[in-house]
Amino acid sequence: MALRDVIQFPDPRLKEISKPITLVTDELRELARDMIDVMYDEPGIGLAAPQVGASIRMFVIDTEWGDDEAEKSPTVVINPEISNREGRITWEEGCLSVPDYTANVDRDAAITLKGQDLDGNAIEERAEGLRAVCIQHEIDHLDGILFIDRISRLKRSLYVKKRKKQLAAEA
Ligand code: K1U
Ligand code: ZN
Repeated sequence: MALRDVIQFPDPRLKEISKPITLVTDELRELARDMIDVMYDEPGIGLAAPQVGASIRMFVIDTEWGDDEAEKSPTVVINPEISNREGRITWEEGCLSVPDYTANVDRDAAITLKGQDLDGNAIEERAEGLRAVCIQHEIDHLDGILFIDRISRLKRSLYVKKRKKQLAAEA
């Protein structure tokens, strides 16, 4: 299994606004399969297409997976939208594209997600807690927004400094 690389901050591709998907092709199905493999391999609980270099509106999510195959139930969502929002929640988030950093982010506590699956069926799901947080995080990726764009300017600049040092040490 050849895994796709996850693009890391500060790659400018993470800032792009992704395009809506108009046609489900075999290539798109293969990308979705690859994204699921990458999500479990990293490991993560979600992954958006721009994180593997595809500027299109699709993400995968599985917030409750375990090591056994039977405990895996990934959802692929195309052209996601949030149709309802309730309450507020603070969650300590991480991101596969923002290495070695977590921070508290304020989000909607419960949401209704709408979108389509790979067979063209409508998806409508009410999510709360971590799943609601993760869906909002993934849709942010499709809009070129990282969770570090939702923290204080001071915290973000401290992280950017740390990341620059890390990249300089790797060079
Ligand atoms: O989109 C991503 O970068 C994936 C990200 C999703 C996310 C995590 C936490 C809050 C909001 C969004 C991750 O999966 S980071 C890794 C992670 O949280 C995790 C990994 C393994 C087990 C449990 C959690
Ligand atoms: Zn992320």
